[in-house]
This record gives sequence, structure tokens and C-alpha cells, in this order.
Amino acid sequence: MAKSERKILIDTDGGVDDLLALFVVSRLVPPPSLHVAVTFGNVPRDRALQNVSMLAALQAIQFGAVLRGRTRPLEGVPEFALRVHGSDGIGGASNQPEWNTPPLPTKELQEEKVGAQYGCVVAIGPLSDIAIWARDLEQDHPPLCVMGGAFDVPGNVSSTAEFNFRSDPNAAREIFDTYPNRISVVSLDVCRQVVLTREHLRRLCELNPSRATSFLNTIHQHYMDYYRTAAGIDGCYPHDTICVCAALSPDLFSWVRGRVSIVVDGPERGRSLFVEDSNGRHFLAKDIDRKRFFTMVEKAVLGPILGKLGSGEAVYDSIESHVRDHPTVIPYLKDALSRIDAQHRDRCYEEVEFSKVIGYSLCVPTRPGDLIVYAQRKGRRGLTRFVKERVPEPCSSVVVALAKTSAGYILKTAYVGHKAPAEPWDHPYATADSIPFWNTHAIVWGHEAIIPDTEISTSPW
Ligand SMILES: [Ca+2]
Repeated sequence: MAKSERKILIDTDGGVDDLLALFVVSRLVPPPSLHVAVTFGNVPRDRALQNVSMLAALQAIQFGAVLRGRTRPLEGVPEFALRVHGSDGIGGASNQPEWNTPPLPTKELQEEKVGAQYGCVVAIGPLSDIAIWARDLEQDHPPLCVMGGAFDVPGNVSSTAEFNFRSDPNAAREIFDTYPNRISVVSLDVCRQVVLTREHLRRLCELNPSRATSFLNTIHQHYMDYYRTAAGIDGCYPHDTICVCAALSPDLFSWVRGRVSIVVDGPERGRSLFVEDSNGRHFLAKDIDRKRFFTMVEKAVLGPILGKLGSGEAVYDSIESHVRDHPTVIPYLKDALSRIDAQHRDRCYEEVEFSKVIGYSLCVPTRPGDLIVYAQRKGRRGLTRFVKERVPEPCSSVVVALAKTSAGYILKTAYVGHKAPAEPWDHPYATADSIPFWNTHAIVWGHEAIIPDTEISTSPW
């Protein structure tokens, strides 16, 4: 298998910083290449699975597979971190109905025994899953990147032990003693060099407002309250995000080569020790380039630049992109953006004329006798007026809707067609023109995804 085709496997225990890490990696790696295994740790395994499901249910967050991991350490019973992450692992957000979702269908991690399909395995929870998984891999053992350990700094569950290693020290020992490939270790030593403040997180989320960024901001509030009390910082150490960035861009860090060993008994249970060794298979992250780390996180939030406006600002796609629903506009988008002068407006809604037919408008004027229905489109909060037994009409213009952020503009939507007022249910954007327009125009039925069972024949406005 070519190196570039290999997948990444992330083994997570579904806490707050895990979900931020999964969001970041899901924005930097194509979704089919991202497999997520869920284990116990911060919370029980099934709760962790719910939390990953909540993230995955948000529009635009996708994983190639979600795999079910272990519910307990190799020996003994699990000890969770509910005080840090909240009783649900996400600071109580699961009590808010807007986020709650059923668990994802999963298969067992232990059924995925082809190691060679993975270019890298990233463990951001206890190492129980990976220890068992590695025992009888059918093929190559991929390089590992592990969040865990405290070497020259105090631990976070005892004076000497870090949570992930302490949660299953036997698994950690087995991995470090027997795993036959490179292990990169992102410990508390390097994580504590990076503080993600509450204000910085808020600004990051506002770069690309969406349900996903709003969810991430919400779940961090309790977690950051804990850190304010426990560590005196109004923010957190984004351990797991640092670890996934180490896996994707190891050059953000300086590394020391050597051997890690784990204490499994006694008062120092879970403690990690390091000895430098130029032949060692373990690479300990020493220092991080904080500036480049935050640039990488910001890039994940913003996504790639779609184009530049005539007035110079960069344009990024919305996390909840509507452009993917209108692929016919994509060949004309860059050109259309370059012809828009934003004039520093907070929102721009522009129709760009191409002076030749470039596609078909799905929104058409309706006539008496047309067959009209109302149904809810995917990603919309209200019903849209549709016309059946009509066809899209030739069109020479592109419509672009933009919202300003501190990094430039976010593309809210773009399509081949004409400007139209917001639909009548779309507060606060609906205007006095909305109802008259949508009583005389409709979207041609059969071209847009509809939420099942939402179709009605009488006007909802
Ligand atoms: Ca974790």
C-alpha cells in the first residue's frame, strides 16, 4: 500500500480535549482516511462512544470508521476523570437536547488487524486497546504517537503519574517494552508549554462559526473552570490536540531519542521514566513551536482558501458548507469571488454576471396550476417551497453569500442562480420581500436532498 494511501487510527477516550483533537484531525485529513477507536478513560467506554457520536453527528465532521475498544484496563477496574471532564466527559453538554444523538454503529477494534493499512496510530487515551491490538497484528506495526507520561514535571493524577499511563500502567509497560516500531511520546512536559486560553478558543471558534465550533466551545467551559482552580490558568492544556498535531507534523517539535519505562506497582504506579539512548525506539517530544501549533489549529478551523475577493480578503468555506450541495458552481467560484468588492461589510450577498449560460437555476418563477409542495432541505431549519414537473432554467449568474470573520470571509453559500430573499422561516434574515417572493417562486423538485417525511402540500406561511 502506498504511504500516501494509508489511514490514521486514533484511539480516544472521548473527553473534552479528545473531541477538539478529533475535530482538528478531521479537518486536516480526508475523512475516509481517519479511523477512530473508542476506549474507556476519561469516562466509561460507552459514554466516550456517545461523545464521539455527538461530534460525528455535527455537519461536516466525518470519520471513515468508528471502532469499539475496551471497557477496562488489562488488570483491575477503570478509574475515570469525571471531576475534570464532567460526569458525561463533556462538561454536561449531553444534557442539552440540541447536541444529543444516538451512538454510532461500530465494529470492534480487534477485528481491524491489518496494521499495514495505517500510516500511524495515535493513542490519546489509556493504552489498553493498542496493547491488545498490537499483540497479534497480521502485518506491520505502524508507528505510534502516544499522549501520556510526566517525566520532568509532576503528574496530573498523582505527584508522579499522568492520567493515561496511570489508567492502565500494564498496557503502557507492554507497549514500551515490546512494541516493535517507533513510538513518539507527547507527555505533560511538552503539553504544559501550551495554554489554550478561554478567550483564544472563543476567537478560534468564531473564525468559522458552526454547530461544531459552538459545541467545542461549550464543552470546554467546565473543563477550563477545572483548570482555573487546579492549575491557575483560564484555559487548558490541549493535550490531545498537541498529540495529533505531533503525529501529523512532527517537525513542530524537538525530539529526544531513548527508552521509556513504566512503574506498574506501588505508590508511583503509572510513573514514566526516560533514559536517553541513540538506539532507542522511543522519541520524547521536548519542545514545541507554539506559534506553528496554533497556526495549524487555525488552519484546521478555517480549512483551505477557496479564493480571494476583488477587495483582497481571503475566502474560506463554511464548516457547514452549502457549496458541496451545489457542485455546479465550483468551476466559476474563484472567478466570481475575484469580482466582489466586500467594502468591509459584515455580510455580502452578491450576484455575479458571467454574460453566457453557465448552468441552470433551480429556483424558478411558478405559474398558476403548477404542482407545489413544501419540504425541509438538509441543513435547513424550515420548509422550502418546491415545484414538481418543472425543469431548471438556463442561467448566466452566480450568487455568493459571505460572512466576515477576523481571518477574512467565510463562504456561507454559492450557487448558479439569481439572488433571492431569505425563506420566510429564516429569522433574522427574512425580509418583507420573503413571503411575496416565495409565493411566486420555488425550487425545482428532485435536485436537492430532502429530510424524509417532511413533505406537505399546504403553505406553512
Ligand atoms: Ca484523552
